[in-house]
Amino acid sequence: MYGINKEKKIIYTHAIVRLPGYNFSQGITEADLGIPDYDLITQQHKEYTNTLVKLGLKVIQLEALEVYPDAYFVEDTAVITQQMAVITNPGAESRKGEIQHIEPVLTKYRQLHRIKPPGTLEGGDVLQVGGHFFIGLSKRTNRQGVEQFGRIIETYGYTWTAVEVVNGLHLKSDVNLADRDTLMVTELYAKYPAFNDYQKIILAEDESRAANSLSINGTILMPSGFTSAKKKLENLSLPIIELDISEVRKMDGGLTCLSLRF
Ligand code: CIR
Repeated sequence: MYGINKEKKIIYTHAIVRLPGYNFSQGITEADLGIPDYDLITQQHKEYTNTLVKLGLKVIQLEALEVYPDAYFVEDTAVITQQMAVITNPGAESRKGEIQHIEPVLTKYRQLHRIKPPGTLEGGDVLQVGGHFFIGLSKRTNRQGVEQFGRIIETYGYTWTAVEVVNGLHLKSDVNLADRDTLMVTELYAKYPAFNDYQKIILAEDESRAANSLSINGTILMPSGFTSAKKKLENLSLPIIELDISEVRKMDGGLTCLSLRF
């Protein structure tokens, strides 16, 4: 563990999204929420993209990639900071090829670094809070991946902490930033020592999926249908936008996975 640097505040101006392909339902999932519908996910994805535009972001929309049915979960393919971007090496075999399709896009905006095998890392495991990164050690992100990523960001003055992901798919399935110093966490992480320095909104077990909410320049995008989580978030007095992402959740995804923000 390294010292915590909370100084840098993140303001997003851009987002990258990718349209879901016709075969998106062939992606990896352990969710048992029924058969996902293509027309509905297309509509939900459009609503998500429109929301980012309304929040003032320049949205770069990439075409669907039928060869990679999970490719619209663009967040997993890279981590972008103010100065550079890290192209990941997804831990899921079927997703490794996605990075070749994000690299040419990001090279226009940032100097690139890469996670190299045997290191694996997926963007869903990387949570930036100011100048500090929490990096999940999960089914998809291994210790070599965490350490490679840590070495890269240290050279830019960032600090980092590795966090064991014990239950969900990624770290950001359970922990996200709600406000500058406030994290939304599931009960699993309520007492986790790495998060002691932060205010926390702790979500009840039956609403734990609301932990994958997305904070964009002072507005919180949250999945719809989580009444008590919404009440807790309202205490922050920030604008909240609820989005229906039922079809995304059927594929084990959430709000953060659908975009890369920078
Ligand atoms: C997968 O299992 O890789 C996709 N079906 C879901 C990825 C969700 N990504 C994320 O939470 N960052």
